[in-house]
Amino acid sequence: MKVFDQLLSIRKSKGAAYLVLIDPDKQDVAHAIKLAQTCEGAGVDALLVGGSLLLANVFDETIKSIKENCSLPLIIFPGSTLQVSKYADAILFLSVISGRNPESLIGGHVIAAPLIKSVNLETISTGYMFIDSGTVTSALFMSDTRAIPREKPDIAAAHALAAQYMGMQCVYLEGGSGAKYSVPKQVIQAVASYTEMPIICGGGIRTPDEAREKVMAGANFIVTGTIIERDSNPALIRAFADAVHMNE
Ligand code: 1GP
Repeated sequence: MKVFDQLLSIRKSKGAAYLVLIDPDKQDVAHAIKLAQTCEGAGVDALLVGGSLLLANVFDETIKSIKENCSLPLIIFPGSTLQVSKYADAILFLSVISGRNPESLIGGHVIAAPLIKSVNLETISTGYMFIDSGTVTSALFMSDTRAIPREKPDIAAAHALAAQYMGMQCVYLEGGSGAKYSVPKQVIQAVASYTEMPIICGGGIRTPDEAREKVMAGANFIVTGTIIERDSNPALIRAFADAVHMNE
């Protein structure tokens, strides 16, 4: 089964899916493997791997090592066209639709598409939307775009509907890694009620209660990165998974 279909099936059975982001820059390979294994044992549904920058040349090695030691689906969450690996299961084919930068709307995709085809990676076409999170995060800065105002749910909903009409598979409502404020529930509710798009939501989610609030508002896939980097206690990861899995 394709990875995206697996995620949709988890959404159906558990109510929503919990994804943990592993940034190869934030720990060495041995720690990345350990974190992935802890996630697998604590109810996480899939891993995202990627980052806004690559400070060391360990992207491929990190993904290969995780795949050799952990059976969770591994999806690349690329910060640039350099982040393609044959060892992953799928890649979020992100178009930064909240911005108007042609490079992040189509330019990078033309560079990456032949590489992705050559390694036979599943692509998950994703309308990637920055929602203002009270700070300029690395991802927002690197994309050279701007965020949708957090008090304008109607603008977010219109962007998501455009992504749906363009045939994208999902939208990612992104506060940015380490966001001061996570995506407001009003924005999630507006997108969920106005479109039929599966919704990924991440950025600045720090507690299981906050994760549950996003699911209640209509998010289908919850992503956390920073909080688990800081504290990879299995009990905390399990608490996030339980909060996200509303049907269990
Ligand atoms: C960033 O949504 C992810 O793209 C995760 O954000 O690191 O703030 O959890 P955090």
